[in-house]
Amino acid sequence: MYLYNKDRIEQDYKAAKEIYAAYGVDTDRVMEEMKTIPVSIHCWQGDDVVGFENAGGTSSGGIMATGNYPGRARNGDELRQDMDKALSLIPGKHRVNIHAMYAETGGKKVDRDEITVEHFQRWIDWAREKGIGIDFNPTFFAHPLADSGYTLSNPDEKIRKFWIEHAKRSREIAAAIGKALNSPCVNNIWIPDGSKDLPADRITKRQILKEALDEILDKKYDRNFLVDSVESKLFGIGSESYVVGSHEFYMGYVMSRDDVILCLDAGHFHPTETIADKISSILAFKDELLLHVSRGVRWDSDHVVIFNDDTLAIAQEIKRCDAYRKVHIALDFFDASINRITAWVTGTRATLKAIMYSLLEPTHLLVEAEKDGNLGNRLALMEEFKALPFGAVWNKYCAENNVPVGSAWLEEVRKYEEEVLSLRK
Ligand code: RNT
Ligand code: ZN
Repeated sequence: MYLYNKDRIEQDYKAAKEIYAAYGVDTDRVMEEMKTIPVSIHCWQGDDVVGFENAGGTSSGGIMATGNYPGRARNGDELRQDMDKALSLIPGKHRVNIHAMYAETGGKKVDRDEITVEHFQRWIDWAREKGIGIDFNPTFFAHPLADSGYTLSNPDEKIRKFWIEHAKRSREIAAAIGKALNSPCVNNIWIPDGSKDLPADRITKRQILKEALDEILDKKYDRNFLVDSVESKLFGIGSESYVVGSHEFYMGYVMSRDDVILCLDAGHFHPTETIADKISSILAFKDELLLHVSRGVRWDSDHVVIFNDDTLAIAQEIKRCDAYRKVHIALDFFDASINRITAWVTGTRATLKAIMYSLLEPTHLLVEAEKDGNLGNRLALMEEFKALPFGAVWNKYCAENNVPVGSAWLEEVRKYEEEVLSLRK
């Protein structure tokens, strides 16, 4: 059942354009603006955050992809092939977010403190061919030296030095990627460090982490190639009682230096807390911000992002702060229980829908009502705007970008599963 032919899409768009115009919103302009907002699509949805190294760590840092849907990508070629498929179903030009654990070493054992940019050359070549940017993350989990639960905050100097070296190399690699692709590469530091049960000493490890970060971030790189960020967390599996890199810790850290930005992950706060309201607070002090758009269900479960109130609130905040140039939007979810291409495309399209929805909002009318002190109108308008024909503009945008309109992309995924994924045994 495919409802959207070219005429239908055009007719619907024409009607929508008129309605939005009456509210002072130019839908053509919104579609142009959409093209300038990249989303950094994470590679780790494609392989359940496993990576290519088989490093032998027993813990995966308190994060968990559950499910065993067949067809997981097992190497760089498969992962890129799957991402190619996903990207072909997502409108616009985006970025790809990789992790150090996705190094390609040609079968040689190269430990995390030995990686160099050449181990990411295939990613770079692939991205260059597509004309897209890459973002990077050092990997502080799924490794024997992370099994104690402490990496950069580890009081054991030998272990800590190993991770500091890994982080330094990751910055070096990220800067080289940024240079090679001529687009700033965001290098995001997230560490799993924390404790299952109540620690007696919370401060020592935080002091150690602060020093380790200072050492890692000491070397200066060209901002046009590398942007450094740090990601906080509330708790993880096995770090329920204490996380060294908490929100307050990193908030303090980024405020103490102007060359590092904060990463807010939507799943890293108390369940009733949303990250949307934090955006304007941080932008009052910092020029840039990184978001990990995710969806926690009861805990930091990293479910596939959907077009829900939380995702929308994030996009609306960025729009209302006029901050799409300042906020780096990255995705962070991993679901192994459904087709992984479906997961990628659903989550990315949902994020883009939220962005477009926010751009189509007649925000100026809300602000006007607020300035006039007519708070009844402000609320009523917010409610009325929810019924504006946003879907028609979204469909037109997909058609213009040569990706399937409506649910037609599911047929593409079905074919891909039949022809490619089901053969991976
Ligand atoms: C973990 C963090 C982190 C990871 C990725 C794989 O809780 O959210 O961002 O999900 O780096
Ligand atoms: Zn994250």
